[in-house]
Amino acid sequence: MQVLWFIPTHGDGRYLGTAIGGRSVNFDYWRQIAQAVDQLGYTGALLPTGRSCEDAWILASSLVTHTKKMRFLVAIRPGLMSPGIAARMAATFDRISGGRLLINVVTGGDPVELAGDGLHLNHDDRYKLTDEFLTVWREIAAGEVANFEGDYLNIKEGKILFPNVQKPYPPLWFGGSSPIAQEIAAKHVDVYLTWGEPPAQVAEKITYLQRLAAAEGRTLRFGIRLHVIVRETESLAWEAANDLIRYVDEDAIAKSQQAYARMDSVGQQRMKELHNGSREALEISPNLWAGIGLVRGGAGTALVGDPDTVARRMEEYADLGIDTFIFSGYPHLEEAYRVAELLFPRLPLDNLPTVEPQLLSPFGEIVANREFPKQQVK
Ligand code: FMN
Repeated sequence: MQVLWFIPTHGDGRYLGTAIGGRSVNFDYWRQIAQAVDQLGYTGALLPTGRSCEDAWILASSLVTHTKKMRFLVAIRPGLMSPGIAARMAATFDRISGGRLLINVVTGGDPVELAGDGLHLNHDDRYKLTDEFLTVWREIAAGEVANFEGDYLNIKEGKILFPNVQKPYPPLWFGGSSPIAQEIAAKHVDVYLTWGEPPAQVAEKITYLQRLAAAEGRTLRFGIRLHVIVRETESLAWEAANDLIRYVDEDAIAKSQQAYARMDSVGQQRMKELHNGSREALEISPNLWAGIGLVRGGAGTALVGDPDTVARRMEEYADLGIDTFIFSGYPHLEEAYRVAELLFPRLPLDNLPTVEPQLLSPFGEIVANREFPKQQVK
């Protein structure tokens, strides 16, 4: 099992939908989060992409030399980048980071935002372009020479000269819940991502995608993107969840829901249907809370509970075939520590930091100026 964290390039704070408890989000802050991710046993972090975010490639590049192990999940955007340039950016990043790049293929689900960036295709045409893009990108990134003439792309002798560290190229991750997105995922990518839907819906998606991939002679890995609100007891966790939306007013919910309704993203539509803009009944399946989606696009659900319960809910997803969790929590620095502290000892993680307990933390503060505090039974 792997857990990734999230670098909040569109703002961060203690409460949703308000400036109360908001904080300055700048390079020094992101560096603190990245270094926490690097040290605590996370595999890496997702950097989101879009007009509400600072640029993910530039931020990821600036964090490489401040970190040692963490991997950066950064988006390529078919239709907004040429496959050759995207392959070259990926290879350079993979080389300077020593093979720490993961790629998120983001076709995009907001026609208004995409039109602002000069892309005017409808939903399915964007995905047909994505199919052509990935066909070419994979050839170029693997070190081959690409010649391709399709409906959207016309490439003559596309290539890179400096190879990737990871072979044949950095892993391709992908989120997209529409039928055409799923067909493309089955054909091209390595890891299929879903936002945090209830286990029964995730199970359906996985079964369907496994079938599509098998028909292509391929296999996929699966990941899920969720927030997590873990506290020492169930009641503290639910208090924290309710606290997160205590300043959200009806106007902020209505504005957000209107903005998400104009999108043509099937994934976003599925997230919206989990709560339909209502504060009632936000626990949509045991310990899965849809309150964040009232005002946040994309990932709108959180696992809420005490550490054993959250670990058990993760295990349920793992039993369905999910091996990767992309988590976040507000504020992202403190919660990166809290999640690692409370949850990681209960998870079968691939890459927990190996330390000599007597020499390095975690041990707490020295007691009575002379001894380490007693180890608690986990
Ligand atoms: N879309 C963005 O515009 N920026 C992102 O950073 C982004 N990250 C995503 C992360 C995950 C885990 C998932 C599941 C989706 C993400 N998306 C993002 C949206 C998808 O890439 C896709 O563009 C959108 O869901 C529309 O496709 P669909 O209609 O097939 O769902």
